[in-house]
Amino acid sequence: KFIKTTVVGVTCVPFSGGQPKGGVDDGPIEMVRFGILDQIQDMGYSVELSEGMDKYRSMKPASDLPIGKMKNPRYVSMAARRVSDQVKAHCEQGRMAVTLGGDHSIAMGTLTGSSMVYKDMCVIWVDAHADINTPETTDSGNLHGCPLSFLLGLCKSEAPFDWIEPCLRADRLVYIGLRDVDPGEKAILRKHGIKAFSMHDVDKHGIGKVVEMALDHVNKDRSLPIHMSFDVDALDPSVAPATGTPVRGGLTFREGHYICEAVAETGCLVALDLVEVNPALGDPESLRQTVAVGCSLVRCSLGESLL
Ligand code: B3U
Ligand code: MN
Ligand code: MN
Repeated sequence: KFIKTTVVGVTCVPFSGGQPKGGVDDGPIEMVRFGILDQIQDMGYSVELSEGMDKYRSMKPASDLPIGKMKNPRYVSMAARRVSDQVKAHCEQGRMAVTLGGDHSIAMGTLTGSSMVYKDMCVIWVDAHADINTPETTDSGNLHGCPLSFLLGLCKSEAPFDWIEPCLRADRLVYIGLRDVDPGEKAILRKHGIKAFSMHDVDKHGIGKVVEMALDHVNKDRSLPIHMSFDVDALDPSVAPATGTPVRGGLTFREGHYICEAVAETGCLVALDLVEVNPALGDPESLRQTVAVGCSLVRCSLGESLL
């Protein structure tokens, strides 16, 4: 409906500054090594790769003292700003924008980029966590737990994040998979009436009904562009063990894939993030399994399993 070419614009973001564990910056290269780019091409798309992925590592400032509780604020801001430019460029060309992370702070960039082209887009955030802490409510100071508060305009526009224009309406955001939400985040969700389908809801209604309700909430007529931001930790740790903050009781392999298939089926998907794959965590088999499932979720979102 919105995508104007058969080109997938892939942006690899080897970035780990939004949280303390090294290794998540190797997520994209491991997915590329596993063959994600060839796999996308084998589906009949051509791939346009954003240039200069190594630049993300070299952007790290020599000194980046915390601002308030926020850790690595300058580095996170600079990386997200570059992601935003790269994603925006893909969207402007009518390509499906696929971003491989990296930790979830890069969504500050992916969503500002896509929303500049698709002003009325809605967002499906698949995650164990709500990632909606403000610089005030965050306990950890890790910015991968905060991107949505910037995008929704819940925190004041201050350097180094003053380039972020609030670009997302609270009623155009829906979550699936939540099971580890901080008290301050719960208060934000309640205050702004943000719709969330937790694992409790998945158990209660089944994934089919949950995805239908989620889509009905943000995209009643299936007429708006969709940006899906998929944190691999939404999946159960038995399915995706190699991630920085695993939480028990997550989505099964099929539930995760069902979400991607159902979103692909709408024909509304314009941008996808696949984040928080950390190849440094766990044994080689955990790594292979997590990278494989990440690639598989990307393919399903691009319509692989639609007949
Ligand atoms: N809500 C916590 C924990 C967390 C958020 N995102 C992840 N972990 N991956 C925080 O640090 O803000
Ligand atoms: Mn996340
Ligand atoms: Mn998460």
